[in-house]
Amino acid sequence: MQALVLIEELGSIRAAAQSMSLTQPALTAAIQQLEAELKAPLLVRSKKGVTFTHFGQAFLRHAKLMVAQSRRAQDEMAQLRGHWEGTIKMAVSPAIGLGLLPQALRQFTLQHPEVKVHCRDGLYPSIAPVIRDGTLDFALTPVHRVDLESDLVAEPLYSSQVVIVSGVSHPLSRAVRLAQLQDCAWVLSSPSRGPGAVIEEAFQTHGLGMPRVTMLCESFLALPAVVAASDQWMTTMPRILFENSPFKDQLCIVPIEDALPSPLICTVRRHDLPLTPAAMQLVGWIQHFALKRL
Ligand code: TSU
Repeated sequence: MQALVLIEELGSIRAAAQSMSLTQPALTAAIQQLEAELKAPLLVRSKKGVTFTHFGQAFLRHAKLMVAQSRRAQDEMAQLRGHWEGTIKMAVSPAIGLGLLPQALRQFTLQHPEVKVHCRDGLYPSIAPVIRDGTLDFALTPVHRVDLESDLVAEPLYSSQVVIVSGVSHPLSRAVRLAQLQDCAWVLSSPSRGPGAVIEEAFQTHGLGMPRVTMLCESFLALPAVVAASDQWMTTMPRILFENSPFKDQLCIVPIEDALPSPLICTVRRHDLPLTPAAMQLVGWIQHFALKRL
């Protein structure tokens, strides 16, 4: 099962075998044995590489969950015995990554230097599939409670402050009303239902119809650079991202007086996958620093 998960992740049987310190023939034989037991072909090998059959894709969903569960079970047993080791896998929104995470990780790693932390960028709902399949222990991301799928749970941490940002030479960089921005071209930093779409919600609340979205930029590294280089685009971003942007000199906060939604950042996890003791402690540190900000 682990091999199948690695084959999907790395895109080849050879790479998966290498990463498991097996020979390719040994791994191929193991997969053939699994296919015989399941009476179904899982993989199609061709010159272009390897792909999963529809049996393979269905089996992979179970395999991912089982591999992730088995990792958590081993980690939890070790941690309950007082051996603080294992891995925590999580995704964070930019506001968390620049805000609470550094302090929380500092405390956590002082306490548990042997626990490996694997952290990646991610926002709900794009991140939901990897929470659902067990790849991640949890994500720290804004989520609309009404949007949360029933297999996931969200515990609120704090509300993120969002600002409207343009390049300094944008003709409407000094606008004070949302209505003045009606004809602007917008860059969204996440699809609708994500926090990057707060401008859609704000326009609707103020009876302005939908904003004219000309670009979706899901890279928070690229977003400030792209907007700074243009006198055409407006975007929304967490204030902390603006404050820490290397492009701050070429950007400005548009001083809109109408209220903007404040996305609620939550800890999101599968409702039936409890956190390991180590993951609980890390979340505890995040909650600790979230409370200190209030
Ligand atoms: S954050 O989740 O608070 O980092 C966030 C991301 C993107 C936008 C607002 C807030 C637009």
